[in-house]
Amino acid sequence: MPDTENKTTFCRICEPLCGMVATVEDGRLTKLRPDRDHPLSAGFACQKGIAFAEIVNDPDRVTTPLRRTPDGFVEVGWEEAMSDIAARLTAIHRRHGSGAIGWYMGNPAAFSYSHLFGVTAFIKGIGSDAHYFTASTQDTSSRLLASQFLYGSPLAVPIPDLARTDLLIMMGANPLVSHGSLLTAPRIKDRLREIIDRGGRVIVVDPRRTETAAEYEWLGIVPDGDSALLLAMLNVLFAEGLVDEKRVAALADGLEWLRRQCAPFTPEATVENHGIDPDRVRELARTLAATPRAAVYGRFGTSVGRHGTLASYLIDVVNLLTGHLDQPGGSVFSTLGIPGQRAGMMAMGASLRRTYRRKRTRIGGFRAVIGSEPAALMAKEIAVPGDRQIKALFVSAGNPVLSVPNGDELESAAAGLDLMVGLDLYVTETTAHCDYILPVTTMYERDDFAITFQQFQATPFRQATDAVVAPPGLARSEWEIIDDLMRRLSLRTPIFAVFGAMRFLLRRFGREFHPRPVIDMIIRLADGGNRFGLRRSGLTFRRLIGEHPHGKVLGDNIRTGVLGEVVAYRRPRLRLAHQDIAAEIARMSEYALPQDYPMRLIGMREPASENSWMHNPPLLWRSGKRQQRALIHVADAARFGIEDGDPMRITSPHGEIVLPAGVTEDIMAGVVAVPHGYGHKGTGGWRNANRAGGANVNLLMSSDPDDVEALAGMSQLVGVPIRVARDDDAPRRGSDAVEEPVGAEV
Ligand SMILES: Nc1nc2c(c(=O)[nH]1)N[C@H]1C(S)=C(S)[C@@H](COP(=O)(O)OP(=O)(O)OC[C@H]3O[C@@H](n4cnc5c(=O)[nH]c(N)nc54)[C@H](O)[C@@H]3O)O[C@H]1N2
Ligand SMILES: Nc1nc2c(c(=O)[nH]1)N[C@H]1C(S)=C(S)[C@@H](COP(=O)(O)OP(=O)(O)OC[C@H]3O[C@@H](n4cnc5c(=O)[nH]c(N)nc54)[C@H](O)[C@@H]3O)O[C@H]1N2
Ligand code: SF4
Ligand SMILES: [Mo]
Repeated sequence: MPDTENKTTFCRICEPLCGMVATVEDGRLTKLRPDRDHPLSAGFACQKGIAFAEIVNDPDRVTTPLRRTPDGFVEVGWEEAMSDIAARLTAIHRRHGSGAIGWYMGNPAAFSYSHLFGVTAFIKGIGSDAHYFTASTQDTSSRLLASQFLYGSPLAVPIPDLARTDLLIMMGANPLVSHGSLLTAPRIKDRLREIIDRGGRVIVVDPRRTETAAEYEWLGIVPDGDSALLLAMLNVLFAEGLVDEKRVAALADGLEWLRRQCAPFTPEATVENHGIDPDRVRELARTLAATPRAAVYGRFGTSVGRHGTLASYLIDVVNLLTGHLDQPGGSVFSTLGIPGQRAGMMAMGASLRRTYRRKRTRIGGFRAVIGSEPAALMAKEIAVPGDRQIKALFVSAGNPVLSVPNGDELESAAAGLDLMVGLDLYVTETTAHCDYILPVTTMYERDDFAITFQQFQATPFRQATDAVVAPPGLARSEWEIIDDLMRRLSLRTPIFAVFGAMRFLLRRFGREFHPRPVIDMIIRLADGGNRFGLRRSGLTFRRLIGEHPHGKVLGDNIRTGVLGEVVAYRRPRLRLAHQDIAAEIARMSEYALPQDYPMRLIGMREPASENSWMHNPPLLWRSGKRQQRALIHVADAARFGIEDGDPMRITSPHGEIVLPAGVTEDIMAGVVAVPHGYGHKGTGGWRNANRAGGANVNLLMSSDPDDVEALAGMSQLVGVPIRVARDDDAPRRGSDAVEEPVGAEV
């Protein structure tokens, strides 16, 4: 009989962090099922969460350090790998300084506190010229910068108060597939349904009639038209006297400036930009102003257009002017509730604002939001000679060859690096170029507390977990790897010296140098915490795991009236007037699609896929819903003589791909939607993913500094100008048979 145990934990693939029960047989994770006793996800988990057991046990997973040789990768020991990496990195640092060193940290890192701490420690320690890239310039930097402008800190990001709202206007989000973003709300489909059940409305503003739009009210918009729509709504609010000016004046500076900015943008003047009937725009503004509990929420689609910072800023401004910011049922701040949190917000806000003001990227002169440079320019930072040219690049939990514009450029740049190191579960299209691939733990092989997502909790909630199984083979956590590397480097930077002293002191007390005590401190100080003994039964990291394995709900609702704690400017008032915003409004007004590219490209996510990295588990493969297609409106398809399943050529000013067409009425005319993350071409070691076919849509995206969003350095991933044609050279592939996947023997 095997020794079988069921261990309660939670999923960390995407943001709801659904409760999970892991079956562990003889130390091996054999099954994952949803945790029925989790107070919020209550027995829900999606197919990706369940299939993760196949990632843990994937025969294609890297579990030993790999070194690249002319004949391919060979397995090596940690000692050999780390001593060589440390020696080469030290030499590069001595010769060229910290400006020759870069790190790209991808999306899954956001789900691991120790990974985040490790990379932050390394990048701060190695020297102030180092290059730091994250997935956030493909995703959130614009949203964070809007917060920095308005509240003085990129860390103050409001979320819609799902539990109490009666009108939710959702722009550029598809939570029925994505499960929510910058919004941690398990069973989000039920939460949205409850809005309808209590007589409310959910309006989905999206160029595609998405899975979410189909459930609620769809308002089709021209891609990248959000800023124009929001300016027009503000114009109506001002024109019709719907702004509670006294209230706004009590909270914010710059109302008159804002009024002037909006003046030219009437619904009629903007209709070409957003494509929405002027009467509907007026009605939308009036309804929003007249509904006491209402919120506008924007996410991925509003963040990655040409003007993502402007759109995100305008969303909050509309919430403010209609009286819905920081109000029950409105757009609210889910804070940790740490005593003196305003002082902390002020200190961090001031430091991040300073970085934004002072730091300029070598290529393009961009400013860095949360210290992170535009990933779209990473290839040029490697390839273009000069001071601060990147010679050594680390990539952890990211696959930028597929996720960032112009992956081909990045691949050829990578060939010129003196040292490239990947920390990943797989040989991917990106790590395939590395000199070393270092095997890491999956989420079920490490302890965790999802620190990143605490402030996005729609219901105040805490959960922590221990590792469920031991890492396979030689896999190690990112923290262990980075800590080992920092110890081995023969560099005496001031911060590494401090770490050395801390390590020494802690060892004398029999303790390890590890970020866990920092997280424990946050849990203790935050709402529900034990406040270091002041609240006897309060939470600690250990207690969360031991006494609340399914997590702990801290209250039904998010506290409102917290602007005074959240705003990080010295005077606790919002700032509406920004020259940068005015400049973006001007840029938006001047923009026209390039000639010959009259259509616009957007993205779409699929339920059985996660960015570029869940194409290997056989369980997801078998669900059979995952053939990458390019959706196009029936009228456009007819115009170009394209039938469903026909090969369609999509051309942008920067590249060309061919995909089977999916002809549909559920998209705006003039728009094409393509899922990203495909285009595995056999350089990676994930055998099923390699057979998933498809094309890398990011070959159509631009890595030209002129196309990078000016304020936050965002890659433009939606609203991208394209043209399409039937591809007569390609074989018809609408009816491709799905091959049997390589098994994971779970
Ligand atoms: N199944 C699955 N779930 C995921 C992921 C995944 O890959 N697969 N990825 C995860 C990650 S990393 C993230 S960041 C989240 C993102 O989750 P969400 O923020 O919900 O984003 P998307 O699902 O990409 O939905 C964005 C929507 O914006 C629309 N859109 C495109 N252009 C525009 C525009 O100009 N204006 C407006 N108003 N809408 C536009 C698109 O049609 C799309 O429906 O999802 C996470 N969850
Ligand atoms: N065109 C287009 N491009 C997009 C998007 C889009 O919608 N359209 N979405 C963008 C968004 S929102 C995002 S967040 C980015 C994501 O882009 P990236 O973060 O660059 O890449 P992912 O595809 O998420 O790949 C994650 C990698 O991490 C590895 N991994 C998984 N778990 C772990 C772990 O615990 N530790 C380590 N070390 N590695 C791990 C996986 O094997 C995989 O190789 O893509 C962006 N790119
Ligand atoms: S929705 Fe799916 S992938 Fe996301 S946390 Fe829940 S189970 Fe995991
Ligand atoms: Mo993302």
